[in-house]
Amino acid sequence: MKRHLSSLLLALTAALPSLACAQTELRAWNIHPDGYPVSQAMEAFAQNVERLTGGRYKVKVHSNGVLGDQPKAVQMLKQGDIDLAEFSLGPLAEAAPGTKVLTLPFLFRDAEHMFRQLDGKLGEQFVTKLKTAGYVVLGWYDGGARHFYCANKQIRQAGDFQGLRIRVQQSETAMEMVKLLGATPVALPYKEVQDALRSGRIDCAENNLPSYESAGHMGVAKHMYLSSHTVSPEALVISTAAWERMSDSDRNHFMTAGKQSAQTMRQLWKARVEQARVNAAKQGTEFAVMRDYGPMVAKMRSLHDKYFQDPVTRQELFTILSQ
Ligand code: BDP
Repeated sequence: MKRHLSSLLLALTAALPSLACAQTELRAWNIHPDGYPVSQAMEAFAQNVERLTGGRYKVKVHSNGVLGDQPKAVQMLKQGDIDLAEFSLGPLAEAAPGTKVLTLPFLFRDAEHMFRQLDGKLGEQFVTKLKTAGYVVLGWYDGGARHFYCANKQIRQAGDFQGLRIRVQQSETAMEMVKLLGATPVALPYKEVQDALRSGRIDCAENNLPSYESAGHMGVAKHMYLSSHTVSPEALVISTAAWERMSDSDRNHFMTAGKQSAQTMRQLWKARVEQARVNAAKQGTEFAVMRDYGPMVAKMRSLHDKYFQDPVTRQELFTILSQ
């Protein structure tokens, strides 16, 4: 009996370390390089998750888009091939069409306007739509103000877009916007844009200043039109499947870490935009300021009308525009 007990004890002690270390590792997708505000915020998120869950969860961030480009990652998350990701609403909205309204050009004036909505009641509606589509929002990140830039042409006014080939994200609203400007949209993966600008496959692209700098577009497209045509959010999301496997208290921990990481990101972002602007000017980027929004907004008429005709998006637009 004694021998029996002691061997049972031995077996239990042997099992203890592995029980204590039982850890679920989650794969997180990120397109940006190390040091970029999104990457830093995701790392902070991963650390907080590990701390708050007492090490039961570990988030491994795969940066630089090594797991695939963004439209593919949006699908991978839904299929359970990755668990978490930070997506731009452009490609993400393709999987949750009820959120496309957030990607319309000339909608949000700036980040403050955008987050006032997203952190409030309206934001909850979009969180619900994304959840139904398979994406649980843990935090709204800043997608910045996007501008057009070209390799060999300085755009100065709405009429200058005619005939240009412009890279856009895989996003219906972005493609439509470029068509309405009289140009040809070319939806290419982010990582291919620099080469496409260099080889002349496209004339222009559009993005925010930190991406323009960090993705190397700055070296090949030195004429920027400061259009701020799109100010749209990005989101840190976890798959609904992974979410449903978690206990309520772990969900709370993930939410807390997600919200904190969004605040971190938004802070880091402001400084990074300024730094990118200074660097671009030093490296010879020429900036043309958009003096009058009117002509470009007027060209967006049919796109905006489409969203005003639908009663649901009309209500959302009224809420956004009236604040
Ligand atoms: C960057 C976004 C990134 C997008 C990229 C793009 O942060 O998520 O993949 O633009 O244009 O600003 O594809």
